[in-house]
Amino acid sequence: MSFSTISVIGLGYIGLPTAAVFASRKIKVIGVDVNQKAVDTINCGQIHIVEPDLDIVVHAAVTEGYLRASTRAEPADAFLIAVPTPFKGDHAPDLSYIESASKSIAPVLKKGDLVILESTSPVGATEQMAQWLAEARPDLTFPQTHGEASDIRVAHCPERVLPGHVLRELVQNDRVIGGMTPKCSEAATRLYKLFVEGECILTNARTAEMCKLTENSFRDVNIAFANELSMICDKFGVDVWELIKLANRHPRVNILQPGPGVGGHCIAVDPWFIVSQAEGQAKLIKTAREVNDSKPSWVVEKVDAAVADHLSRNPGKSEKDVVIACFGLAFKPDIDDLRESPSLEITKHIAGSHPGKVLAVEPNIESLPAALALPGVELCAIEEAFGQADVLLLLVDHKQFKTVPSSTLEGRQVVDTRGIWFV
Ligand code: SAJ
Repeated sequence: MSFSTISVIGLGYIGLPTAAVFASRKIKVIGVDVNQKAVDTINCGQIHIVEPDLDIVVHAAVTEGYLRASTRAEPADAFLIAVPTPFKGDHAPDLSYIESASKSIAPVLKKGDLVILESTSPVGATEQMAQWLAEARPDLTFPQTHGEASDIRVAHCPERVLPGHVLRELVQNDRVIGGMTPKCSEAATRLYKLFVEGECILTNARTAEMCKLTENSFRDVNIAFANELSMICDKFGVDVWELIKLANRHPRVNILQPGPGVGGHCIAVDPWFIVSQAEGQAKLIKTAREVNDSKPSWVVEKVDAAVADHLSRNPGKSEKDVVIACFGLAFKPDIDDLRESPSLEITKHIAGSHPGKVLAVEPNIESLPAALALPGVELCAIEEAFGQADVLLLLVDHKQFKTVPSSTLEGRQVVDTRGIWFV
C-alpha cells in the first residue's frame, strides 16, 4: 500500500501540524475542517492557531501545492481523524465529533484505504468508529467482521505532543500504533514512517486508547500529589518549593510542581474517560481530578485572606480601595492558550466578587477574553500592575514574571502559586 494522498480531518492543534508535516515530506495532503474561516486561512498559507514555527511550515506546504484545505471530505488513501473529544456535563466522553468525522469520510472511502483515529478516546472508541463506517458503507468490509481480509484498515494512533513543542515532538516522539488487526498496525506504521523518527510500537487499538489515557492520568495524579502537598505545607508553615527540592534529592523521588490547578484540554479531561468507564476501580484517578479541580478555590481563599490582611494593616481603607493584580491567565507558561485555564477561572472569580479594581496581566494576549469582560477588570502591563496593586497574585510562571526584583515585592501582599517570587 502506498500513500499518494492523505486526508487529515480536523485542522486544530494536532491535525494542522500533522497535515503540514506530511506535506513537508512532499505528499499531497487534503485537510478537512467544518470551520470555513480556518479553511480559508490555511488556503491563504496562514494559520489560525498559535504554535511556534507552524506558520512557516504551513505557508511552505500551501505555496508549494502539497497542502490544501476544504470543508468537504475528498477521496484519499489514508484518513487521519484528529477532532476534539470533550466530555459532557456528567464527565462521560462526547464522541459526537468522531461520529460526524466518520460519517463525512464514509462516502469517499474505497477498498484498500486506511482510517486512523488520532483523537484521545475512551477504550472502545476505535471499534465504535469502525462500526459507524461499516453502517454507512455496507458495500465495504471492515476489520471487526472480516479481520485481516477487510477492505478497510483501521487503527488508533494517539497523538502525544506537547503544545509549544508540537513540530519537534511529532517527528521525534515514539508512536503507539494500535491496529484493529496486525495488518492494520502494519499499514499505519508505513504511514507514520513517512515522517516519524521515533520508534513505532505496535499494539492493539484498545491498548493504544488506554495508553494515551494512562499517560495523561499519570501526570494528573502526580500533579495532584504536588498540589495536595502545597495545601498541607501551607497549614504547617513549611515552604513547599523547598520541601520538593529536598525530597527530589532522593534518587527514587521525583515530585512535580504545584500550581493554581490543572488546565488545558488534555490532562484535566482525559482521566475522566477512565473514571466514567470504570468508576468502581478508578478511585485514585478520580480523587486526583478532584484535588486538582479544588485548587482554584483554595487560591481564591488565599487571596481573600491577603485582602483582609492588607485592610488590617491599612485601617482607613475599604475593600473597594484594594487593587488586586493577577499575573498570568494562560493554562501554562509562555503560551497564549486560555482553554480550561485555572488562572482564568481564578481571575474571573476574583473579578466577580471583589468590589475594587482587578488588573489582569497576560503578556501573551492583546485584549481581555470575553470571560473577563466585567466592570473593574483591566488588561494591564507588568510595570503598571506593580505600580498600582496592593495584592499580587502570581498564577503562571511566564518568563516575563521570573525577572521581577524582590525589592518590587517587598511590603506587598503576595500569593505565589508557582513558587517563583520569594519574598
Ligand atoms: N502542571 C502543573 N505542575 C507540573 C506540570 C504541569 O501544575 O509540574 C499543570 C500546567 O500548568 C497545566 C497542566 O498541568 O495547567 C497541563 O500541562 P502539561 O504541560 O503537563 O501538559 P499539556 O496539557 O500541555 O500536554 C499533555 C502532555 N501529556 C503528558 O505530558 C503526559 C502531552 O504530551 C499530550 O500530548 C497532551 O497532554 C495531550 O494532547 O493529551
